[in-house]
Amino acid sequence: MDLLSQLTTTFQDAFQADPLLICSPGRVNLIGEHTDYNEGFVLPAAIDKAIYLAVGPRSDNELHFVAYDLNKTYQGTLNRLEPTHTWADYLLGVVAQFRLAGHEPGGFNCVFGGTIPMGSGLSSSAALENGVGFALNEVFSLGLDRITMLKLSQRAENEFVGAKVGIMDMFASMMGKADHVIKLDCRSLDYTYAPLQMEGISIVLCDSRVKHSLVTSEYNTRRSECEAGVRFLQTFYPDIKSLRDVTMPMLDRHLRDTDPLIYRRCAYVVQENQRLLDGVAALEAGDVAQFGQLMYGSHEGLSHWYEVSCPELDILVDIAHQQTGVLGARMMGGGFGGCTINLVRENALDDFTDLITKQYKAQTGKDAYLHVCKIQNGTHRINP
Ligand code: GAF
Repeated sequence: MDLLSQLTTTFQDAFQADPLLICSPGRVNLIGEHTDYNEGFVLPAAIDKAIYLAVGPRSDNELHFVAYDLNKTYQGTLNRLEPTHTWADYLLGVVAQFRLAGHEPGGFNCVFGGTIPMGSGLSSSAALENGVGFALNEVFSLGLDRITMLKLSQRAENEFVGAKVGIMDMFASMMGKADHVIKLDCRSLDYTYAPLQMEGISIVLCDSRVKHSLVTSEYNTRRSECEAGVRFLQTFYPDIKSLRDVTMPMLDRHLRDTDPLIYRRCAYVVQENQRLLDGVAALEAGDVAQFGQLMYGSHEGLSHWYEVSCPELDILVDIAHQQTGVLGARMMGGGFGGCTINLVRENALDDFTDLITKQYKAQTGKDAYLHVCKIQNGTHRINP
């Protein structure tokens, strides 16, 4: 039985009703990493790895959840929405934020499972939050638009789960469009869809199978380092609001010699924003080779200046770089583990798979997991 049938059957057996079925995808980001919380640009897309939810209303105010993949359940009520420090917080957080914003979902049942490998940096948590919000909107006819829902997902993660993430993951998962990337301005939330014009080239994810415990603490540290840089620069340039407003000459003049660490962090972000703009121009011109070079530049910056990579991710990118059929590769997402994203010519896919599999194993003792991903639509209903 496939996953959707298993979720449906589990729901029917547990709650004696037919569920609404929702698909909420994970995401990739082609370039523009750690730029979202600095009010910069990102270039993500929703992918064919997703969280699936079977959801239905209850006649009381209870909440009954089944995490199918984990074989775990949660039962509670709408009157007690407090963090449990478990997976249930991704659902409870969304319910809590809906209520705080004045939208009143009733009690509901939810069975969910997915195809996004845990800890792979493909945003399973944003997908789950979006899926829950989308389902509540449908089941209780709340009339919310997608942007409102994804902002509530981010608030759930920031306030309830306690991870100070930016807007990129929720945006990509909710707003994704098949065969398109989203160019998102994280300051204004203005966005455009750009068709992926990469004939004969595949997006390949290489999962390092590493999940460092550092990710949350170091993520928050990077945020504070960027904020510290902005505060310092504001003493010279009172009008700047974020690193979005900062240029390399400003950094070179005031930060390079006074605080080399903060300089490197800020310089990475300023340069990554520029790489993204150059990358979008390259894609528009059909120059995927140039885009690929910018991806290598992004990885270099993430590894040496922003210091959010890890040996395994560096090894994956190094192996990719040796292959002629690979146009670009870099670590993706928060860092310290998870996946690299690679642009690989279709006629080189077999050699690439072979090389990564053998060399990664030889150099790390670990098995890399490869996935050729398709770009799909954002969070959506599956059944009518
Ligand atoms: C994680 C966060 F959730 C995103 O908001 C973003 O900052 C990303 O790391 C780094 O680009 O996925």
